[in-house]
Amino acid sequence: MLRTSWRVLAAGVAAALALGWTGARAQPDREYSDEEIAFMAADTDGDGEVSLAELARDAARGFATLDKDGDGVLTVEELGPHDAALFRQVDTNGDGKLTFEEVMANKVRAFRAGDKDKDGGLTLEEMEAEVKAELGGAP
Ligand SMILES: [Ca+2]
Ligand SMILES: [Ca+2]
Ligand SMILES: [Ca+2]
Repeated sequence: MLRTSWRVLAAGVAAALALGWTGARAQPDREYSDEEIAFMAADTDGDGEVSLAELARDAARGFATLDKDGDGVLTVEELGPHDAALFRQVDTNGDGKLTFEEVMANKVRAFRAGDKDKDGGLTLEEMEAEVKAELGGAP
């Protein structure tokens, strides 16, 4: 769970899975992928697209969930197991900690890259394609 949170946060396309968010997993009919769960959590108005505003709101929630001591930066300890290369990519000033600004800058970049039809929203398909492009589809 923590590993997934970190991956999705770092990939920037959707939020960290808020640890308290269980709506999608309560559905009994089938298993949802990490991306689907993150997408549904981020798409707060349920219109099937994640806007930049929804992404920012979701990022803030994910950041707050991971920032256990509430000091406004994420340390390696708070992130738990994570991908060091991704961390360096997000940590643009190289101080070994992630600020919300660094996380959001990475998300905005990924959002723009992922919004292939440039309509200002990410569909689940656009998001999955972007996650795959950034993470190489690694589990
Ligand atoms: Ca939406
Ligand atoms: Ca912290
Ligand atoms: Ca789009």
